[in-house]
Amino acid sequence: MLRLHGTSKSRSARSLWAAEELGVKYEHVPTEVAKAKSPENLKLNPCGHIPVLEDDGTVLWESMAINLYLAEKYGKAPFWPANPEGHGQCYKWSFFGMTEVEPHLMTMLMHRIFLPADQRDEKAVQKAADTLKAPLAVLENQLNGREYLLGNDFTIADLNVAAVLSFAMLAKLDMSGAPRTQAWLQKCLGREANQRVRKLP
Ligand SMILES: N[C@@H](CCC(=O)N[C@@H](CS)C(=O)NCC(=O)O)C(=O)O
Repeated sequence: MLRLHGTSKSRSARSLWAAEELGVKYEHVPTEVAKAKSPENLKLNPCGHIPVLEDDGTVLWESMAINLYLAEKYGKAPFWPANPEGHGQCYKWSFFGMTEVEPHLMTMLMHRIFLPADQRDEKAVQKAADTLKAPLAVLENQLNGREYLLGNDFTIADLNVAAVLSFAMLAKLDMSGAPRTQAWLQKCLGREANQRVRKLP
């Protein structure tokens, strides 16, 4: 039996979303962010973070690794493509989301929401927003003439990148220069599986 640890109000939402898309049975343990460094969670993830996945004795952490594992083990084409070339595309977009997009959105979130007001730095926000213009242009170009990142179908690549970009609303990133990406993002986030996750603790 799969067990997913982490509240939906965190990066765990993306792994819950993957499990919901795949339609696999899983137990949700809604570990809160504040409990991520509890002795119980540290036993599962020495980094002291959520999400964590347990699957019959296999313990995995890192949300993107969890999602790619779930897609490979429980998914089928087109969600998890049928060949290594398609898998490579999924890895590529997932790592792009994780490395080219997420750190800058996190900077924006820190300085707009999470840090105490006297530690916030609007210059850091502007620098991050500027840096995000390049990866947004990459997405905009990729979505020119395509419904989804790999073509006509929603795949784990869309889920992983959209899950990262979902922080953009909270961070109040101006995406008006990337209308195709905006429309694709709303289409991905509006999926029923993701809406179910939004209702979880
Ligand atoms: N790269 C990790 C980051 C995980 C992460 O930082 N999770 C946050 C919640 S969104 C957390 O557990 N924070 C608790 C803490 O750092 O004490 C992943 O994608 O899984």
